Amino acid sequence: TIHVTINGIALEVEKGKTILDAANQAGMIIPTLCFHKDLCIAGNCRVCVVEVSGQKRLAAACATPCEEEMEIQTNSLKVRNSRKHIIELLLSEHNADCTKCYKNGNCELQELASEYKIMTQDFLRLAPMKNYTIDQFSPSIIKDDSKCIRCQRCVRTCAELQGVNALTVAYKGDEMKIASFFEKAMNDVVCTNCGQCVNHCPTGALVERNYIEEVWDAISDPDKHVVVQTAPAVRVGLGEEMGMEVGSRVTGKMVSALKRLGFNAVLDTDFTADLTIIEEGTELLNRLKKALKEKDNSVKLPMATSCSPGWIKYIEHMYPEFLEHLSTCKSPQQMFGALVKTYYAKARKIDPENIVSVSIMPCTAKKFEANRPEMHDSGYRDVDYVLTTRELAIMIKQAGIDFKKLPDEKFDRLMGESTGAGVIFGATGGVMEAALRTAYELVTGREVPFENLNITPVRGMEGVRQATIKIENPLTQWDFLDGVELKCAVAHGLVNAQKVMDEVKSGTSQYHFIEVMACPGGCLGGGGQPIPTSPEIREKRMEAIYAEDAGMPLRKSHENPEILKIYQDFLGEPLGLKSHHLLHTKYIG
Ligand code: HC0
Repeated sequence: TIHVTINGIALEVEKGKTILDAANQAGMIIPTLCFHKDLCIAGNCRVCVVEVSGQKRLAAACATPCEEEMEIQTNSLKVRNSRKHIIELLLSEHNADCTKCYKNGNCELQELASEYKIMTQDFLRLAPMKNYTIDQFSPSIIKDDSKCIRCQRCVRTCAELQGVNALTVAYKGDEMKIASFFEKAMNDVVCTNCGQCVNHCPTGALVERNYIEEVWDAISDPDKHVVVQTAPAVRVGLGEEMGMEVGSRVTGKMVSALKRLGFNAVLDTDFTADLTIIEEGTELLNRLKKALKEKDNSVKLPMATSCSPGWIKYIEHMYPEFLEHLSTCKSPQQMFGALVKTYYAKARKIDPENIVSVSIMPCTAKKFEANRPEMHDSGYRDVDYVLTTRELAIMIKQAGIDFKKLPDEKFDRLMGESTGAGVIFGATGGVMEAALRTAYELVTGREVPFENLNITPVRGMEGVRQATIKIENPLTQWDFLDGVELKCAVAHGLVNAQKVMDEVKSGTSQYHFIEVMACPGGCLGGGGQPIPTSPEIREKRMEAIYAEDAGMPLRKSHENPEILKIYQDFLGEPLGLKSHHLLHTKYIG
């Protein structure tokens, strides 16, 4: 440890810690903008400047390591004035039309301007506001350069967390800006629509494309039957937007709120998550049968999960030759959409033409996915509008609903019932765990012992995790699997997907099955979840997901009575004709 004083208070800090770390430890708040816990240090905004005795220049607290005997002032007059000037400078070239900004009320720059009471303009705008580009071509993300403060959090996010590098720094000095390849629209470059840049942007420069008005219009139209589905991870994130503690589980309140907003049916994506397990599990077993029993060399293994649309876009761009490794299953969101306008419409005797299908997702890429040309198998657009967790929170606030006081209500029926296996889809490793719970019983005919329901090797936040499951004494139908060690890998964050895919590409991979989720932590850390995000926040949401699973009466997808019913009444059998048409697809890049 080393010894420093902060504002006269003596402190012992671990070697290697920055002044910002030390100040946090001492309970002193230093404002930051370019700094983010998920990212490497940039030290470019200078808002975190502090005075270090003996040094003439102010130091950036986020980028300066503590040294023995350092004396630091975090709130001297000089520091406060400098910070104020820095904020004024940032504002002098920022489109500060805050009341018209989507991030109004949730903008780090606005918060600092408010804290420092920037009421005069010492730095005149010397040149008129430049002609900035607002890129609105993507169905998922809007990039508005007039709001950009060039902190480069988005650039670091795209490079470090996702390894995609769709955004970069272009030009120099006054001309410097955040741009895509040749300044093309985000929709025309390698952007996966994951929205992690949106989650990490401190201002309104990167936001989701919102469909709030469209959904209000549909709800107000008496001729429309508006059905909403909610993704697994929304229920452990929404509470944060409503002023509750991080990690609050708000499933029942969320259902209540959706009913009060006026949706005609409040249903659950977790239902089709369970359905995915049946379809995808059957597909995996079929591939294994072809490869191991029939020795068919053309079978693509490992099979990869296909529910994360950011991951699909990534593989289309970066590993197009491996597209056939993807499971042919659509994501639960899209399975749901296709079923709402067929199975549900028929059972409820509603003309699918009059159904508006809305989904609430922790994800911005889901907006892109719903917009894909492949997603019209019901004969209509399967999912009409996708809202993020944040957009739902806005609607709840607009409707004047006091969320914390809501009673818990239950999902409506037909496609509203789910198991714990469906819930854990929202955490990295969850799809794998859910699949293994069902595959084990399918193959062995024996029940997974209760104490083994939590498959811990696939849980956690390690970037890539592996598990091997030895199959013993399977049913005769699966006897080719006897003694086989099923090798699985789980990756989250596209930078980790790259590691697994490079193994597959080099031929060194032994895996049979891989799960990839584009976002850090899986969907619970999705680009549509409440801002801010950090490793600690994602950890708490993850605990909430597993607690939700543990509290469910049914925890294996194949035990869901509504799943049994849909095969009986409508689908016939897994991978059958109807499934093939409605629930599966092929991505061709
Ligand atoms: Fe997910 Fe999904 S688990 S991708 O993260 O598979 O977004 O939450 O809805 O579709 O179910 C997101 C979350 C989903 C889908 C499910 C999957």
